[in-house]
Amino acid sequence: MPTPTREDKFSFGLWTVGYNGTDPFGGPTRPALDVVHAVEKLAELGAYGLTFHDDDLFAFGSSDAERQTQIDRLKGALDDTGLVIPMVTTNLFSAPVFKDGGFTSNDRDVRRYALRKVFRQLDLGAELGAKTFVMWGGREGAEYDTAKDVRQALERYREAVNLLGDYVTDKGYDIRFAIEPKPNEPRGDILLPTLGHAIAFIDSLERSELFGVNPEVGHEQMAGLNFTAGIAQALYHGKLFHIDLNGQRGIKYDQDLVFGHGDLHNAFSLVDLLENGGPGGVPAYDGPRHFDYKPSRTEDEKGVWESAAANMRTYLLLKERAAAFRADPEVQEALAAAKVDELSTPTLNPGESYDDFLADRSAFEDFDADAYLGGKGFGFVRLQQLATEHLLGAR
Ligand code: GLT
Ligand code: MN
Ligand code: MN
Ligand code: MN
Repeated sequence: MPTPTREDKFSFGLWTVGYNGTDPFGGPTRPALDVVHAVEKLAELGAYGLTFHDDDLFAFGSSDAERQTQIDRLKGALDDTGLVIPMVTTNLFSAPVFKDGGFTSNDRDVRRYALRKVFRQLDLGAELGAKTFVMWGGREGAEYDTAKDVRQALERYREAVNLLGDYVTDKGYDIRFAIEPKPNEPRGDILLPTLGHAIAFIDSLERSELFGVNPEVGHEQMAGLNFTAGIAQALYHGKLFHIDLNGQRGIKYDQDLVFGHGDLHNAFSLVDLLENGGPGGVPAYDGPRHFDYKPSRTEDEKGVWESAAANMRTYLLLKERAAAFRADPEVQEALAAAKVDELSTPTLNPGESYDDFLADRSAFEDFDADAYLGGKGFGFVRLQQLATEHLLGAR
């Protein structure tokens, strides 16, 4: 069985292992988890990083002294274990003040307050060496179309993040921003609901090079989308700055299951893409493998750590399975038969003009389109079955 090491770059949100089981229908089933204990356990399990919201570390409304005490306790635990803080984020969704959002609340005073809260957490992130600042706008949205001017909301979102881009640049912080899309929950409809919406928005920003996405498996799947395909597009645009790995079973509430405990085929293709999708089969992504899951409320503390370990184990098992898939000569042959590589050949010849192209009779006049009726199958199903057999450990 593979064992996680620091080199695997596995990280966890403090709010993940720290989830106490509260849901809309019931209160906590587990006591609060102390940050020092969380850091020690995660280090022991082989993780390399911890991520957190301001309010995960020091409760909303803490005094400056309480806040500093918690920061110092975290720093002590990091020194003792070698765990790092690759990413931080701000909670702009739990406190009542954010009931209509932070950056895009209709209430201007709330927007100014939200921005100050983010500036404060940015300073702390820089101090702790974080390289990524995630922005999940769970409350940025609406339930009622008449209540939110979406174009003005996007304009305020843009105003806020442009300001943050100026701030990190002027301060010389080595931090980039990653917007995390989600279609709904807690709001009926959330702004920037999918990674595609987010990438289009990012293109409109003043310092767009500082902004990318932090897609979450379950969030894209809640919208019925193919996560691996979305990640491929984010990579294509150079915008995969961070990733939230977890599991989701279909279009329903956000489940935040352990990675692989949802669509396992898609988890397999995702790990294959991340680990082997770069040119020549190298990793396509070298950032943290960040787990944003919730240990189910049925679990006690033992179950919390078992589920944390399960995320990493499943990832590493899928990485092994993907390597075996790639190394199998029959898979190589099936990939070639399916013309998977042929897609990298440009459609026009080098230097071919449209005049040359129009003069090429083999492209049209003499082309036998009828041969595709009953012939020239691609064998994609065979390829998927080979993937399935590798996934099942049968090959
Ligand atoms: C919240 C959300 C997650 C986000 C976190 C970052 S907070 O738990 O459900 O998907 O990644 O703000
Ligand atoms: Mn989620
Ligand atoms: Mn979540
Ligand atoms: Mn997430």
